[in-house]
Amino acid sequence: MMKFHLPMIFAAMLFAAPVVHAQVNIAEPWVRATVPEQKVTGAFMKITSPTDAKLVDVRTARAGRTEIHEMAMVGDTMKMRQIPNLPLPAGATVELKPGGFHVMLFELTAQAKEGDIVPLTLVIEIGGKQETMEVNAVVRPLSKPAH
Ligand SMILES: [Cu+2]
Repeated sequence: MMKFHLPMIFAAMLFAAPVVHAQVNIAEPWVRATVPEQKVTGAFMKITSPTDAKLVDVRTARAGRTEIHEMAMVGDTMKMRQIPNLPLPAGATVELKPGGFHVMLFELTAQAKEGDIVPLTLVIEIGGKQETMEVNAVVRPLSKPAH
């Protein structure tokens, strides 16, 4: 029976392989450290997509919900506000950073302590399809640079 089944399984795997692979690059993902009782923080990273794409959602077990935010002038003050998705133009590196685009994590399940790893699942729409990417963001204070 095995002799019959193995080639069939390999054939099935070949057909199941995704035709298009995103090859979106995520660099330096990090989450801002929190103080005890703080329930909200931000996640940041650099995203480069080879083709036009959009970041449509970010999921993590460490937060009750997330939103994608931008900073925008409202009247004469800079405020953050939710955007439905973050466009990722082909070949451009889109930087999520404090004071700019960021992912907001609400209802944190625990304090984000320096050195913790926060697994994030990024949902990226590319070529009309949604793909997910797993990244491990490291927790660090705002004052500490990545390198
Ligand atoms: Cu925000």
